[in-house]
Amino acid sequence: MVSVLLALSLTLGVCACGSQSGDTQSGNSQESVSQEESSVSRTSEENSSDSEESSGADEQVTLRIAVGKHNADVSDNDDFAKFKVMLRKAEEDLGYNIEWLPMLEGGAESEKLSTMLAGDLPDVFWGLLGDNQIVDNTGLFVALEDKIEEFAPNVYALYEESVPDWKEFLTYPDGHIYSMMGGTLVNPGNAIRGTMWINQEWLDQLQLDMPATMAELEDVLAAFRDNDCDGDGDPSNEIPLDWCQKHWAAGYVEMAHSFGLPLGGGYYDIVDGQIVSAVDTDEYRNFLEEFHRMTAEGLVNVEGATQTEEQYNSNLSGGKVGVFWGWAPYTYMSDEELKSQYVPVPPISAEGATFRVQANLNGANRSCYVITTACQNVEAAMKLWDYMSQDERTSFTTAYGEEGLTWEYVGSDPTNRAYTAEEATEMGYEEIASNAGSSAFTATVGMVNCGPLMLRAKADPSGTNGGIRWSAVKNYVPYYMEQTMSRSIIPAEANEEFSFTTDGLNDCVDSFACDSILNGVTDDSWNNYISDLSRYGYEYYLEFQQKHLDSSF
Ligand SMILES: [Ca+2]
Repeated sequence: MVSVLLALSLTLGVCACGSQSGDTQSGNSQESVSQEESSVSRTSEENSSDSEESSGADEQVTLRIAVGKHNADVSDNDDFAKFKVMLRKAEEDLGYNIEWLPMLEGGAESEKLSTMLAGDLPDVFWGLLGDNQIVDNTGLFVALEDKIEEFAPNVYALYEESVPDWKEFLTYPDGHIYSMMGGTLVNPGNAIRGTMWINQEWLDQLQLDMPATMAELEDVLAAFRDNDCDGDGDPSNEIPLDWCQKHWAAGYVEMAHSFGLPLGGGYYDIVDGQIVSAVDTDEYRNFLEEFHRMTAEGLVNVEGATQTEEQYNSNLSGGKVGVFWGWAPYTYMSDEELKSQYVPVPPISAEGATFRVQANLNGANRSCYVITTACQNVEAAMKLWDYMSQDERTSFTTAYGEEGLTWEYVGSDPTNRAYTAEEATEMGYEEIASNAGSSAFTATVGMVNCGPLMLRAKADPSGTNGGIRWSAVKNYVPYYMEQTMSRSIIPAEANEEFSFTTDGLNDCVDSFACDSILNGVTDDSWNNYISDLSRYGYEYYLEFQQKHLDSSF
C-alpha cells in the first residue's frame, strides 16, 4: 500500500497560472487563485472514505489531462473514464478532480494536438506525445529528473530495481528527463505489427493444406477466388487476400517481408551494422511486380491501396475474406463462430528470398506521461502516475481494466482471460458487454497502449486473445532481423533538417508502391521513381538512419 504524501500546492480553477509556483508558464490567460500550501498526509484507504469531506474547494487538486484514446475505445469523449475503473479510483482516492481530454492515439488527431502544443496546454499529456514532439518543444515541459525520486517514489523504485540504464533511456539530448514511462518493457506479442491469417474452414472445404510457399499460397488464393467459400450462392464475391494501406497492421510492407524486405520501421535494411537501401533495389521492384501480378489475377483485393479501415473491417467481419494481414481476427470480427475459423499462416518466403521483419522487443513508451509548464501542481500530477504505478496489480488494472474479467492473476502471473458478455454484464459492464472478447472491450475498460510501465506482459494461455495473437507472432520470431534500429533520441536540429530534406519522401515511396501494385511497373515508371527518390532525399535519408543506428548525431 502506498502512502500518498500530498504536499498540495493548492489552486482553484483549471490550469491556473501566475502563482508563486515555480512550475508555471506566463502567458496563460486563465485566472488563478493561489492558496497557501499545506501538507496533507493520508493513505489511499483513508482518503477513499473521507474524500467527500476532505476534498473541499480549499484542497481539491484539479488537473486537465490530454489522454490517448485507443481507436477501438467505444467510450464517449465526454465520459472517457466511465468504464476505466482505475482512472476513477485514482481520482477518488487522491481526491482529485480530473478533466480528461481524450484524443485518438497514433497521430490520428495531430491537428488537435498541434493546437494544444501551440497554446492550449493541458497539465499533462498522457500517451500522446512522441520523442520528436518533446525534443521540438522542450520549453513546454517540466524537467523531472530531480523530482521523480521525491514525488514518484514507486516509479523511482520500479526503475531503479528493474530497468537497466533507465536514466540514459529517458534523458533527452538537452540533458533533461521530461517523461515517465508507460507500456510494457518486454512484450513479445507486440514485437511486430501485421500477422497473416487464413480461413481454415475454407481450406478444409476445398481439401487444401496450409500454404508454405508462395506458389502454394497462390494456389489456395485461386481456389478461394473460384469457389463459393462463404456459401452464399455467389462464387464471385470472395476476397482471396485482403490488405489495407490505411490500416497500420495491413499495409503493403507486410507482403514485402515475404520478399526479404524488412520494411515497416522505415525504408531501409540493416546488414552487418550498415544501413542499406531497400526501396530502390531489384528485389523491391520484383516484389512490386509479383504483388501486382497477384492482384491482376484476382488473388488480391484491388482496393487494398485505397480502401478505408472501415471498409477493411467490413470485409473481414462480413466473412468474405480468405487471407488477411492484421493484428488478430478478434480485432476485426465480433462473431465468435467467424473469428474461430481463422488461424495464423506461418511466414511464407517468396522464391529466392527469406522472410524478414524488424521486431521491436523493447515495448516501453518513453514519452508516456509528460507534465507541461501550464501545470500548477507538478507534484500532484506526478502523484497520479505514482499512484497508478504503486504495484503491478494497479498498473495492470489501469491498462486492462478490472482484475477478473479480461485478465487475472494465476499464481503470481498476470494472465489473459477468456471471458463472456455475461461475465462482463455481471461485473457491471452491461452497456459495452456486446464488445466482450473484442479489442474494443479492453480498449474501453483500460489504457491498453499507455498504462504505467509494466515489466512483463500478461501470460497468454491458448484460447485467450493474447494467446491467439501469440499463436501467430511466435512463428515470426526466427525471421526477426538480428539488429534493429536504435532507440536513441534524435536531437531537435537533426530532426528539423531531416523533415526538411526528406519532405515528401514517404508519399513518394508509398504512392509508387500502391500505384505499381495496381498497375504494374514499367522501365519508365521505375526510372522516374528512382529519380524521384533522389529528389526527395533518399540518400540523405539513409545516411540519417545510419547516424541514428550509431547514435552519432
Ligand atoms: Ca460467395
